[in-house]
Parts: sequence; structure tokens; C-alpha cells
Amino acid sequence: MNQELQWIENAIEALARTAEKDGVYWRATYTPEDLNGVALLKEWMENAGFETYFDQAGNLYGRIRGKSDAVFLTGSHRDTVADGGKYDGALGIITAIAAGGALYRDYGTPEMTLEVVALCEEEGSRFLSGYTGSQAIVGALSDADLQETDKNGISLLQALKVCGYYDGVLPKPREDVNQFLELHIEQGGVLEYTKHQIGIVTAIVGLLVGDIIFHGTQNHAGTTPMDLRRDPVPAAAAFIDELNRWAMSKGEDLVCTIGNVTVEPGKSNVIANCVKLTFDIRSGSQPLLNEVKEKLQSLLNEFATYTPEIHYARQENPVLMDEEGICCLETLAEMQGASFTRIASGAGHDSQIIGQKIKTNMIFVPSKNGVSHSPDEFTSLQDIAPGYTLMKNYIKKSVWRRKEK
Ligand code: HGY
Ligand code: MN
Ligand code: MN
Repeated sequence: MNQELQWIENAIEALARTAEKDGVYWRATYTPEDLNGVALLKEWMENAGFETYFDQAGNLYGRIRGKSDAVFLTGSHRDTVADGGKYDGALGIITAIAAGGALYRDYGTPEMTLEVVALCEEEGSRFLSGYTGSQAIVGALSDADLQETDKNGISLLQALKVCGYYDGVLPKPREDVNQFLELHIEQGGVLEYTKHQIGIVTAIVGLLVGDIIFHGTQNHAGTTPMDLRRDPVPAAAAFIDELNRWAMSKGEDLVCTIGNVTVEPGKSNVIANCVKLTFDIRSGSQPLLNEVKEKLQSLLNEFATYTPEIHYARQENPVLMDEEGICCLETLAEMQGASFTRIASGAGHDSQIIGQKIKTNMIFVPSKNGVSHSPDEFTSLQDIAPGYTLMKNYIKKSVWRRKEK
């Protein structure tokens, strides 16, 4: 086990280095740094005994064929947020390769077919709607999705073609996948605070992600009297303040983030012609999520002078994890003597897309100081080990059908 853990620690560092520029980590999918990361992951999968292949969306898979074609899929996303950490996504892929490789080495051909996967563009740090890889697995990628463009105007279709993944046929839903397991850092501080080694995820929040544009009249900053301006910046600021107050009034049940505000043309002596802002609103409550769209529209109506446009890039309902899988993970965690708790996820994951169609479960390991989406993201090997052991025992039981001794 220690050898596996040591390999995991080294692999995290090595994979991070392929996405590092001047000390900043960022791997958006279908970029040169992504291709470097894919080459490394492909090599590791093959060294561990997996045969590798890609799907039409560029997801990288490793497969160990079992006596049956029914697939147990495990893995996570390979992309990161801009200025992100080393563990978000990467840990779920690296632990899957380590566990699957070790079990194959020790027990040979499994009953089920085991596949590990390095998924594409979960974060949406290049294509805002995100979850590209997991959408492909459930057959939810549409022609419209392929037309989404990044900040340089390159479409998802063009990016896929440049990498040679897409041959014109949209990915069909994977009917052969029986279940999905994702090990992930908690990205919050609950496990650290409650001193649990493992979080067994019960549900993943629903979310509304998109952008809003406020239009103004571009003009001279010096010669235009205040009462003759149509300046979108103070309007957007007032909108953000009102939306934030509303979100605060919902307490623990909802979170709202305005992650990016762009002013154009963005010069100090020019009254802006538009302000573009992103929104990311999440809640575990479906009724509350339903309220959000109405609230956004009613707030925007107050700023009609700026002809606001709203565009929803992603809307997901809260998703429950598989109850039978939760109970099985609890039993195994108990048997290994680990401390664990059920926990809901405030972060989005590929599991919330795959879990809408396929039996899905997640294992959380603690995040130091609850920090994530930051270069300060960290989980020690000591904190990885219990979750990794649980993942390995769950795969051993499910895929090799071998009971824990
Ligand atoms: O934003 C999220 O929660 C996830 O990391 N994509
Ligand atoms: Mn993330
Ligand atoms: Mn993630």
C-alpha cells in the first residue's frame, strides 16, 4: 500500500508540473498543456496494465477487460480552474489508476470490466458550460454545445478537431457503464472540522451558471455630464449588490458568486459601452433554484435602460448519489476502521452529470483549511490514504467480486 501511496504523491506533483506556468497551475482542455497531461496519464494507465482509448469528446480511458462487458467506471476530470490547485480532479484519476493497477496485479482478470477515465473540461474554464466529458458519457452533448466558443472565439468543435478527437459523430450514451465512482477532495472544511477521514457523498448541489451583459453608451469621460450618461458600470455594480443581498438573505441554503466582471473597452477615460459578468448560483434545494431565475429576471427589469441580456450556460438540478453504494461504502469504511460521515457536496462534479443516468457514488478526502480552486489547495498523503483504501476495497468488492478479509 505504501508503494501505491508514494506513487500517488509523485504522480500528483508530476501531473501538476505539466500544467504549471510561472508557478501558476491551469490546464484547460484541448490545449498544449492538456495534451502534455494526457500523454503522462496515458503512459501511467498503460504501465498499470490498462489498454487506453479516447472518445469523441477527448475523454481518455484506460480499460482492463473483465469476464463480463459490464463496466465499472472510475476517475475524475483532468482540467483545472485558472490559477487552480494540484488535487481537484487529478487526485480522482491518479487514485483510480493506482487502485485498478494494484488490484489487476494482485488478482488478475476481474469479473466486471474496469475503466478509469480522465474527463474533459469539467470546470468550464475554457468553455463556460463545462462538464463536456461527463456530458459525452451520458450522451448529452449536442450540436449546440459544439458551437460554444472560448474567449478567443474558438468553438468546442474546432478545438476537438484540432486535437483529432471528433470525427463528426456526437458521443452516444454509454449503455455499458453500470456504475461510476469518483474520489475527490472535499474542497471545503467540514471533514477537517469534524475530524472525519472520509466523506461519503449523499448529494451534489444544483447550479445555474451563465453571464449577463449590461449595455451602455460609450463616450468621453471628461466632457459627458453625469446626468447625460448611460454608464453600465454603476448599473452592474448596483445589480451585483442587490443580487448579493438577496443571496445572503437565503442563509446556508444558497451560494452566489460573481466570478468575473469585464468592462469594455476598459479604459480609464472612456465611459463603457458594456459590462459582462458571470454568475454561479447553487443550492441543494430545487424550489430555491427555481426561484433564482425569476429573481434574476425581476432584478434585471429594474435596469431595463441598459438592455440587459442574460445567458444560461449550465443549469443542473441537485443530484442524489446512489443509496445502495453509500451503504456499501459505509460498511467498508467501518471494516477498515476509518472515521467517516455522510456529506453533501457544495462543489459541482462530473458525478452530478453521470449520476443522473448511472449509479454513481463519491468519496471525499479532506482539504487542508478547506481551501480549493487555489494554488494553496492541499491534501496530505496521510489524509489521502483512508479514502484511497476505501476506493480500492470498493472496486475490489464490486469489480473483482472479492470480499474484504
Ligand atoms: O465549480 C465547481 O464546483 C467544480 O469545481 N467545477
Ligand atoms: Mn473544481
Ligand atoms: Mn473537481
